[in-house]
Amino acid sequence: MSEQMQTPEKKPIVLSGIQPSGLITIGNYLGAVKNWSEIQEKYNCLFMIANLHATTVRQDPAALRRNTLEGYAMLLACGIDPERSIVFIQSQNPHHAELMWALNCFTQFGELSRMTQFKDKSAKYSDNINAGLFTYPVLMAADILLYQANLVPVGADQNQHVELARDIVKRVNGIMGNVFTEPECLFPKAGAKIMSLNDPTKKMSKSDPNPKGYVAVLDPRDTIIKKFKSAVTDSGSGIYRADDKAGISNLMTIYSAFTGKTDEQIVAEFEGKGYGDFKVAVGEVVADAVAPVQSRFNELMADKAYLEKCYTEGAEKAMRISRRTRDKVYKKMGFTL
Ligand code: AQP
Repeated sequence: MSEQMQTPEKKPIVLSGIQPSGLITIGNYLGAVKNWSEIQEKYNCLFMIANLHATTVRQDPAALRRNTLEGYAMLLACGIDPERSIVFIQSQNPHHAELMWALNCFTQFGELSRMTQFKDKSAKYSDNINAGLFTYPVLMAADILLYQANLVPVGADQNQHVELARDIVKRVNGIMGNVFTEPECLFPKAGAKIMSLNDPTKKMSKSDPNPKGYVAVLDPRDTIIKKFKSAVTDSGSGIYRADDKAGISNLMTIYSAFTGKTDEQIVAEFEGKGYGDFKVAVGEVVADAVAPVQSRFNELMADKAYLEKCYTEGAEKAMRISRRTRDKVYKKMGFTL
């Protein structure tokens, strides 16, 4: 077990993950990864590349393998420190799938059919509504409960899944005694939900087939500025937040998250200026912010041996913790170990 996990004055445990279903977007960065790197001091953190989750949507195996390694390197490039936090690849720890089986038997069909992400994804991938898409939240509950996580830093879109994990905890603890800790969401202060640039009513997603909808952290500077210039906005004018200005409101959220400026400061800064000026300013701020992440990412990808050492050690540390929960649950269920 890591030094941190053994400390007597126990810090709350944090678990979160990101799917290697594409290249990390500024939505993932602002809604998740940037926040993860900032909370490492305060909590005992575990961060994983959720490659099991990614396969609920059909993946090309070679692309999945590449995205897994790049996603892992990206976590480190964004400031997650493998010495301070446990950073691992989900498929390298079999306890996730093993606990999931047990939790499947404590989760109701009706609960899973109410999950918004299942409804959205089964509409989007109507030719492949597989059981994994349906039981995805049970795997997510296993991810969290294996480590007895107190807090789960996620974007607002994942709230419903954490709520389900809490319901599962209450149910299982009611039957087996205090087996699991009840987790809570930890939402980022800003950037909880970044919307698509070509449809600001939809969440920005890394697997969006239209690359104009998202900005990847690895996009070159020119591409980033070009994508912001072509961001969909209404036909009005004036830089301020309003219900009928979803595009501008989204750009304000992004600008504010990268600069720390408040809405009032942004309104004052762009008073009398047009949408075009604002879009370029947002693009430049984003390109400046991701440039150092891109350099660090390139350095890490040039040192595959270091990455392998980090993720191998990460999986070993993760398993040392998760084995206790898996064994406890399996024994209580009457499984022969
Ligand atoms: N647009 C977003 N705004 C804020 N936060 C976001 N997150 C994702 N999109 C946004 C947060 O990123 C973390 C990792 O997400 P994930 O990879 O597990 O899955 P996701 O939420 O389904 O992300 P994507 O980019 O939309 O992936 P695909 O395209 O594969 O479905 C989560 O904490 C999430 O809240």
